[in-house]
Amino acid sequence: MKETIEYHFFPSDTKSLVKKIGKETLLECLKQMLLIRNFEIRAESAYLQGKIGGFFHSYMGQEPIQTAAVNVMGKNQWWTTTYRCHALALLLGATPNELMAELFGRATGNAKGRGGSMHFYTERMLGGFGIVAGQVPVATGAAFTMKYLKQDGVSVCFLGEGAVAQGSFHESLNLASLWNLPAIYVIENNKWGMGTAVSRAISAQPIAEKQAPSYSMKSYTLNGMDFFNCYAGFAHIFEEVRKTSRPVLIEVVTERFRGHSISDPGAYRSKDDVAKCMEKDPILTFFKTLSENGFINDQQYEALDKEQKELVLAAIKFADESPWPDPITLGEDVFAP
Ligand SMILES: Cc1ncc(C[n+]2csc(CCOP(=O)(O)OP(=O)(O)O)c2C)c(N)n1
Repeated sequence: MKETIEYHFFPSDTKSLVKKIGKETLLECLKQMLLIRNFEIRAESAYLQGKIGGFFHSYMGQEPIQTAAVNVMGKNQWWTTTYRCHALALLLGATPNELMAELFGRATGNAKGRGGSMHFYTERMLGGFGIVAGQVPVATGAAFTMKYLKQDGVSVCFLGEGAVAQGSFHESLNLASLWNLPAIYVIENNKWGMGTAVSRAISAQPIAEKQAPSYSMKSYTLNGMDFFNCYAGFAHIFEEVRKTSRPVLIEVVTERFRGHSISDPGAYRSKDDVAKCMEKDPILTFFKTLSENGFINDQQYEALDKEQKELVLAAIKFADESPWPDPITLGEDVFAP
């Protein structure tokens, strides 16, 4: 299998996008990415102190993707994602308090302390799924519902590249195409499925470019390290899907800064490789562009970052002081007979 893949990224022009999107929205996006980054860093520390148990998958390094998607399309779509779900919940309006409390397993948590890291929800976020590709049919169903009920909007489904090898991914794309569903499937290709390199797992790459034609779908490839490229791509695709009601397959090429989960030391990657990819930190790249445009300086950036850190520290305090769920409630909200 060829190791170096030639990606054909959606064309975007940062200079004109800066003007088009504007200072206010761009600073808001920076703030959201810093909240996500701080949330992941502090939650990771709390985990290492034994305050959080179970699974924990960090979104660090991938922040521009979902930040751009939500800012382009608005919260009022249907959203689904994998177990790497902290960022999407924050972007869709869940508070750091309720999410941190969920990680701590407390009654005040986003899922009353029953779901933990992999199962965050909001009014428009159907999960947080622990089963690889389990969310893809659910997202397809959401798109079907919108079409059937003649509702405006799209169903956006994030998945890892590992999910592309699953049958439910292919069944979903087939039906979405047959039925002209307004579904946007976003493969976040962070190059690793647990400890397996994408080149050892997926036979045809670039993924979206090769897979989409099998289902008569259009594909796009975006650079996940570049907020502006993501923003431009999602804006174009969102408009297209609403106009055509045709599903689209997107591959966003990105980097995973951490191991697969917190318990993965990532011994299959060299320290050098990880350091090199962290040097391309997409938040710092984004900040640099905003700073060059005179929207923010170093001190203001530090203050913004500190503000987000404090929000997260307050969330940790809230979670720590929250009550444990009462065992008597264990049977509540269980729908299976
Ligand atoms: C059906 C199924 N098979 C295997 C697993 C174990 N598993 C959890 S995550 C994962 C790798 C998925 O990688 P990818 O889709 O690339 O997403 P990423 O973790 O990189 O975001 C695997 C194999 C699972 N959860 N579900």
